[in-house]
Amino acid sequence: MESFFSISCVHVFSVLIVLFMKMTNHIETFENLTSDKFDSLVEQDLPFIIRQAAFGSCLRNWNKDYFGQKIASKQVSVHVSTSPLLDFINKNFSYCVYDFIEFLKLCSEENGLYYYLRSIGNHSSKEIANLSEQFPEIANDVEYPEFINFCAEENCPNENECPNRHLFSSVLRISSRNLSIWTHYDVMENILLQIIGRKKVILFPPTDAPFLYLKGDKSEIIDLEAHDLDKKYPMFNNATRYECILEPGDSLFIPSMWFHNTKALEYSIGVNFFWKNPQLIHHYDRNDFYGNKDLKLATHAYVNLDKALQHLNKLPDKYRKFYISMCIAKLNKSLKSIS
Ligand SMILES: *[C@@H]1O[C@H](CO)[C@@H](O)[C@H](O)[C@H]1NC(C)=O
Ligand SMILES: *[C@@H]1O[C@H](CO)[C@@H](O)[C@H](O)[C@H]1NC(C)=O
Ligand SMILES: *[C@@H]1O[C@H](CO)[C@@H](O)[C@H](O)[C@H]1NC(C)=O
Ligand SMILES: *[C@@H]1O[C@H](CO)[C@@H](O)[C@H](O)[C@H]1NC(C)=O
Ligand SMILES: *[C@@H]1O[C@H](CO)[C@@H](O)[C@H](O)[C@H]1NC(C)=O
Ligand SMILES: *[C@@H]1O[C@H](CO)[C@@H](O)[C@H](O)[C@H]1NC(C)=O
Ligand SMILES: CC(=O)N[C@H]1CO[C@H](CO)[C@@H](O)[C@@H]1O
Ligand SMILES: O=C(O)CCC(=O)C(=O)O
Repeated sequence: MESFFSISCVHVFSVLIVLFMKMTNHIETFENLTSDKFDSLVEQDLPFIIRQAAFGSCLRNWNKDYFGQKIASKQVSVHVSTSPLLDFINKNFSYCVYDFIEFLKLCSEENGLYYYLRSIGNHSSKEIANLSEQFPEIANDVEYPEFINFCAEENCPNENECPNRHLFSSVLRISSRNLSIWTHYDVMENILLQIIGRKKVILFPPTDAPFLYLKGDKSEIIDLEAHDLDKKYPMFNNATRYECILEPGDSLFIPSMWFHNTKALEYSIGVNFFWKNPQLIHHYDRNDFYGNKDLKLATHAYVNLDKALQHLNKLPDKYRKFYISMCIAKLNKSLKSIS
């Protein structure tokens, strides 16, 4: 009787799990990568975790005291919110300027506000984040493991022929406990290195775009853990969630165009670095300072699509409907030819 009871309990429990818990796809973890293995993983276009790679002394040295000793007085512009769920679309945060050391104190204590630093240029947000430029005192603490194959030339004159990867930016990211960053995609690949604290990352493949209620590169769905999401966002149920928790020393490969959302489970310090895809060198927008501006050709396509709609919207509904569906059929055909 007892064993029958426990078996049926297990059975009911697993049915409940299937019914009520969204299935989460596993993200694989690797250690001791070679460059061939790394290349083949990048080629697969799936996120993966790299454990304990040689990212330099930042993994041992970085903490508040060390920063206090190393970093001279420096002003940083920081996101500040009363909500831990930063929402870029509705701007529920403001940007405040602090001295870096003062910011670290505020960010690491619990004082009812949530802080987030995403490093930018010294003089303007229209500069590409580069640790050597903006945090020269600690930049050498971050090294790039050999398997990534970054070009040793600082400004390689021959980026599209050179077989190595080329760094685009290196970004310092510091967040209060529980702070989460809106779900978005970037057009460049990047590795997110977690240095202090644990961070949860949720990702969705590019094919989930129709289910994520996008405004540009960002999702309108802010709280991915809310229980009544399907009321407001019924299509979200169709999205395929990938999820992991990064421990200090873990790094995550985030493929380009994959949607991602991060939540600092503890006060977190990390660095992420974007690199350029050699096949796309000519396609990146010159005014991309964050690695997230759509490729120039895609921007042209959107502009032309808006023009097409402006034309068709001048027609009476019957004709508008007909021609819009003809346009969709044309796009469909082109999509199906891609495999
Ligand atoms: C990685 O290399 C280290 C040092 O050689 C070794 O101790 C460890 O077992 C290796 N890990 C894996 C997963 O092979
Ligand atoms: C940026 O500012 C930091 C101090 O805040 C300074 O050490 C660094 O040299 C500056 N970098 C540039 C390129 O001006
Ligand atoms: C970052 O700044 C350093 C120092 O100015 C420079 O040598 C390097 O080329 C820059 N990196 C990138 C990716 O632009
Ligand atoms: C962070 O979230 C945990 C779990 O929900 C909660 O117990 C804790 O009070 C939160 N802390 C802050 C500062 O939001
Ligand atoms: C969403 O998922 C439901 C249930 O699995 C399915 O019936 C529906 O066709 C899906 N919708 C789309 C647009 O994929
Ligand atoms: C486009 O393709 C989808 C699925 O492949 C189909 O459901 C839809 O009806 C097509 N639309 C048009 C206008 O051809
Ligand atoms: C905590 C907070 O500032 N929440 C705000 C987020 O943004 C929306 C839209 O502007 C506001 O309604 C919230 O109050
Ligand atoms: O962890 C964060 O603070 C955000 C990381 C991110 O958006 C990225 O790596 O592209």
